[in-house]
Amino acid sequence: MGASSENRRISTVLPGFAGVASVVLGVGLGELAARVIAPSASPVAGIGGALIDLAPSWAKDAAIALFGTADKIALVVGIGIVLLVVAAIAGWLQVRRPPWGIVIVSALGVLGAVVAMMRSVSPVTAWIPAAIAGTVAAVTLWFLTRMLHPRPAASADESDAGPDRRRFLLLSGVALVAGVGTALVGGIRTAGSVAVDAIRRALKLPAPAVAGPAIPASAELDIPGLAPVITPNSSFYRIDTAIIVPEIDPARWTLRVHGMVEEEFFLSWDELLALPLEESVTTLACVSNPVGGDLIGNARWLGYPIRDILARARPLADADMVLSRSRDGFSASTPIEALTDDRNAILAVGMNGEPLPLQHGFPVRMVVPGLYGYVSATKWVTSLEVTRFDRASAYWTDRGWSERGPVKLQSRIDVPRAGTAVIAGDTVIAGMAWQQHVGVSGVEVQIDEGPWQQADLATAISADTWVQWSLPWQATPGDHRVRCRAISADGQTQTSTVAPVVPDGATGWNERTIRVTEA
Ligand SMILES: Nc1nc2c(c(=O)[nH]1)N[C@H]1C(S)=C(S)[C@@H](COP(=O)(O)O)O[C@H]1N2
Ligand SMILES: [Mo]
Repeated sequence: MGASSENRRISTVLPGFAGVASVVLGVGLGELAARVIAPSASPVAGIGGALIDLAPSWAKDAAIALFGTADKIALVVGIGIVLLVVAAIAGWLQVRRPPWGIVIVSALGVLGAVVAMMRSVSPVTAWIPAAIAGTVAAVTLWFLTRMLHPRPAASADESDAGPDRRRFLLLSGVALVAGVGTALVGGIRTAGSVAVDAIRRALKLPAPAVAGPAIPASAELDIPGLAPVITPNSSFYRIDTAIIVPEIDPARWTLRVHGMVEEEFFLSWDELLALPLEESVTTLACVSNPVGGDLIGNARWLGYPIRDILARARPLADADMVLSRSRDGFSASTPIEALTDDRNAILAVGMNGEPLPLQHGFPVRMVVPGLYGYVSATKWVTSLEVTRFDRASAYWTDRGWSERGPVKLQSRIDVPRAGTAVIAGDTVIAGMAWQQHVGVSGVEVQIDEGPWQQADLATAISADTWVQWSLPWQATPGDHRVRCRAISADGQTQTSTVAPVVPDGATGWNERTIRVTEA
């Protein structure tokens, strides 16, 4: 082989290879990150989806005619080919015209991030996988091309094929293989959850046999900055131990009801949906919610009473607990009376008018008014074992949390929002108060060391939901200390004693210093 063709190989083929290896590694890690963060944030699936949305219908028809049900695969392969060509060009440019290769690769990452944010239901995190992909690709490209020295053909020193080049080939090869590997792992998992997500979106839940409470207009005070009385699914807090959201095809879901019962049985998705479903509104709270925190939300749920499920199994008289388990290994211990008394303890399939979002337990979760989530609200639930507290313990109990977790009486100041400037004059203090299944009868507010004043309470949807409150305030310039406390429907006043969230929920008053400026 002549010197000049050897040289051309170094100056064209190797930079192209560097580009391809860098982009493949970036995309692979990006796909893997999408698996962890949100399947809908997959950079490749995102760009593919955007292209599908943008494509004129004749192009879609042509693709389907040409590739049939493999049209999506053809699209992904097509995107892959374009990506590889661009990657090779970027590698070449990075050697010849630095930093244009890194600029192109970074721009691809930015494009992927923007597309993912526009298409995802959770834009707050959706940009991360593409950002990881772009950053990894850019850094790898910089690193690899540093080992290739561009030299004009005229002054080429063709003997330079030493250890640097071998190291380059080795490292590029490693990057390529690692990228392909992670892309496969990420891509296969993504395909799985995209499929479950598609099943979920195609689902039509039956109408409730028992309609939930009408939400009185007076339940919503409509004060800017105050939490809405019904929390939209997109802003509902999410707490779980699942690094990867379980993907459960409802057709394959079963609930095993077993343990200390006279009759064990399995319940399928179709059987569950055929039962008369009931609608209810229940506020779900996390035991880890600090005083003033926002790990709490209120939704309209559709589900079937767990008491009727248990009645069919006929629990033994000495059973006092139900250990619910999820697909991903989480478990919760719920006192059996909370599941068999007249409260709306349900196997939920719907949340605010749609099937449960994947991260909120699709296809089936538990919701039990009056208990913190960690002892009651098992998502992706697959088993109910009737047992006793002295025979079994749940996930968080084994990690130092209380085996029982009734929700504590709490109230929170939402308005004025922390950090907002308040102008002297007519203003309002407002917030939320709750003690699910007991109810709230009043909220009192203290400004500086003044008397406790009665806040106006919005209409409660029910004792199982939180309630909004507000207090008009003639604010005077200066710093003011504001605190609130709730009174429960059974006459208790929220305690001022400060308790941490461990082991069974925080107590204390929510206090805030509000700076009021001259009008
Ligand atoms: N499978 C499973 N279910 C779970 C959990 C979990 O980690 N895994 N966390 C629980 C806790 S601690 C809470 S507070 C609620 C939160 O439900 P959400 O994420 O829908 O708001 O889910 C409960 N159900
Ligand atoms: Mo929780």
